[in-house]
Amino acid sequence: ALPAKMRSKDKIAYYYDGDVGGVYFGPNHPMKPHRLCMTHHLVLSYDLHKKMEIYRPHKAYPVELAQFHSADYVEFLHRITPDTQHLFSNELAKYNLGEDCPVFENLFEFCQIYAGGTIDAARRLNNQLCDIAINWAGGLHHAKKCEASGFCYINDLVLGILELLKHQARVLYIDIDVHHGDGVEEAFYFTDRVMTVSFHKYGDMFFPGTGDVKETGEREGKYYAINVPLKDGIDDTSFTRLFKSIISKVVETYVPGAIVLQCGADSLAGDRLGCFNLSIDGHAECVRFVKKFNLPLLVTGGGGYTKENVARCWAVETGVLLDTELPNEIPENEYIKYFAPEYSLRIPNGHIVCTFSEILCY
Ligand code: TV7
Ligand code: CA
Ligand code: ZN
Repeated sequence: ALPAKMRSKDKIAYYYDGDVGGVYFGPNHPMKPHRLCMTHHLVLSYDLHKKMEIYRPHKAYPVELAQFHSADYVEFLHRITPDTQHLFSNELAKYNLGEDCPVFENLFEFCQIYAGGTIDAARRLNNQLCDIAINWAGGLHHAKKCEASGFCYINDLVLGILELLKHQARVLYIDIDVHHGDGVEEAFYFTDRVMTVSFHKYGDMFFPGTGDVKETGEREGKYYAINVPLKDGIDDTSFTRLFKSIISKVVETYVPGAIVLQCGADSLAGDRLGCFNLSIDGHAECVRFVKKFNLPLLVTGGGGYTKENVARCWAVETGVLLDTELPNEIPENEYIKYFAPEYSLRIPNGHIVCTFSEILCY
């Protein structure tokens, strides 16, 4: 195979397992894995599968998950079921399982699939078998070594970065989910081998409450964690300007060997939990900007709670990574009903509102 720099087009690996779309967190829970199915059907309807390699991820083994998580926590996730959980109230509390992180049918298999996707993506990049690897099911950035947090059980991003560190001296982690990427920051807070940069809403008790600009890393990791706390309503102009100026400076000075980009879509306007005012084009502009550095790139999903918009956003971003612009009219497909009445790729009018946004701490 020709090396990347001698090929004219990037080679893209895309990880998807239809089984994740059937997972159900429970009544009223904002996290809806069905959005992954919707994303995949949009990708197929635009024929994007013809321009990339599609893989079904392996189900990560408990020992692989224990590269970051404690063995007892992994063992508990493996063992617990909705029928037996009433017998384990102490452990449920210890591992922070409950309302935000419920125990549901096939929970462990769900974790194995989304983590397997991010691990496989990192390995394929390491072996230079692709330039960009995508796992929309991944990006669960809140999970901690010994506990679940904020809809996240296993931290696939940390596992993917640990895999990349086997081949790279330095990895840059960028997080545009509306929430602070606390689990990834914490995992690498004391090392200079990973630089973490999170953009997020901060203040008014917004979850998880961390991510002050003054949190910058400690010991060897001092100045290798960057936090960009933002207020409600930030728009495309302010967000992309900030994003580009920070990320270009970081790449220039840190010189990473690979980049991991968490593309949480809850930073879009009209999200059920988020409070930013980004359009899909603004969100995708960040992805386009990161792609231009031509470094091995691992792209994941993350949050995103207005599922029609999540699917639109990640389909557009799959197109951006493939250098393919998608026509605004959504092609006929078996999921088209979700995109009624306009059947368009842009967020329907009324979602993006005009507000004055001001950036905290800058
Ligand atoms: C990456 N916000 C994850 C973001 C995780 C946010 C939270 C909910 C929520 C949970 C529900 C539910 C909800 C409408 C929204 C302090 C609490 C308040 C539980 C009800 N409806 C990501 C996590 C955040 C669960 N958690 O970054 C079941 O909102 O704010 C909190 C914590 C205590 C627990 N309660 C919420 O995007 C993937 N949870 C309905 C049913
Ligand atoms: Ca973030
Ligand atoms: Zn989020």
